[in-house]
Amino acid sequence: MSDVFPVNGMDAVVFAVGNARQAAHYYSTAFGMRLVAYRGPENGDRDTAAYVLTSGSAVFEFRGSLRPGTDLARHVAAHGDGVIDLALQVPDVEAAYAHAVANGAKGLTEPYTVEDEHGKVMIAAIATYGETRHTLIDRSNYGGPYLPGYVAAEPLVAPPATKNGRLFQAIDHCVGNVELGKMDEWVEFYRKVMGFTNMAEFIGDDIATEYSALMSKVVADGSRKVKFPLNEPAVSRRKSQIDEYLEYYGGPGVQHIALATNDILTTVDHMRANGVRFLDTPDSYYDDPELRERIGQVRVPIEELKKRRILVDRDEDGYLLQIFTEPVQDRPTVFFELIERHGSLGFGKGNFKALFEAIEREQERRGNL
Ligand code: TYF
Ligand code: FE
Repeated sequence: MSDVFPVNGMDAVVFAVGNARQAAHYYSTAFGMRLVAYRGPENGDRDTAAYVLTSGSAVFEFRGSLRPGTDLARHVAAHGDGVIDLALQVPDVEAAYAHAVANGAKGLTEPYTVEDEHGKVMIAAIATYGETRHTLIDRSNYGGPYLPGYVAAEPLVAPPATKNGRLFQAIDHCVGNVELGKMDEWVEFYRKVMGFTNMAEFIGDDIATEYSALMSKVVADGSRKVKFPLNEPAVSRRKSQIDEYLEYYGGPGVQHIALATNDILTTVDHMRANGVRFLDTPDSYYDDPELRERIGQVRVPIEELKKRRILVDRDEDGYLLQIFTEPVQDRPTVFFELIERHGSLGFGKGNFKALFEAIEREQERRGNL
């Protein structure tokens, strides 16, 4: 069957932040990213400072408002630092936009072309949950540092001392939090609008009532290059971590971005040494003989994982190593996941219990449980 909405992969993840200059510094030092492009008043943008950083194929753009009264300033005042755009690379922007809008998406920007001496880019945008958008972009005819209007920028710091000079190489998945009872509507949105299909892994009623206080389903494009888990709060005895997010973010939005690494041990060591805080996992997780049975042989001794609080899960296709940061801004909203996959296509189902208990301990410390 032909793909009704072909996708080539993630483009940039765009963040609205209170101080883009400092965000560029944090993601350079702590996340080992490389500053590659900039746009600001020096290049004729009187409203916005924008910093573009990369790590392998992952691209983050941080936008800050230069003055009060802009929509960006309003967004940051309402939501705190957060993700405004999960941009997707598509081979045909006009066809993708037409398909999306014909199938119920709200169009935000009709397809248009921008060009400069480096070539041309076609762009359109549709709305998704909350105030989040999906820009649809074709940059296959463009050779500049990012987009027309941006200039090349020099890295702020030396690259991390790893084999490839980076800590992660791609975006693995991007997770959205939506309101109670809306998860299936958003799954349906991605099916109708983008032809995305459900992946096997989900957190259903059974897991929700036992310990997670959330429900989750994963949608992905036909080629599984783009994976979007969607969470909604579940009713339980304790306050759901998703309700905490929705309250502090002021509505639905991006909850976490998972970053793919080939060497999660080195990545975690670098990030910890540079001040990134990760969720803790109790010793009992590693000392449980059932874990060793479930996991079997992995590429490093469990002791090395235990030292760093890295989680491990195995399924029929292989195994994965993963760890979660604490929220990276003042509000308990957006966080990151590091994931090292060895065959497994899952999301760490076997870790849900340990993970959600760790999140609840943090919620409790914040007085939100
Ligand atoms: O993306 C996932 O599905 C995993 C598990 O609040 C997960 O990372 C799900 C919900 C959540 C935190 C992690
Ligand atoms: Fe995840």
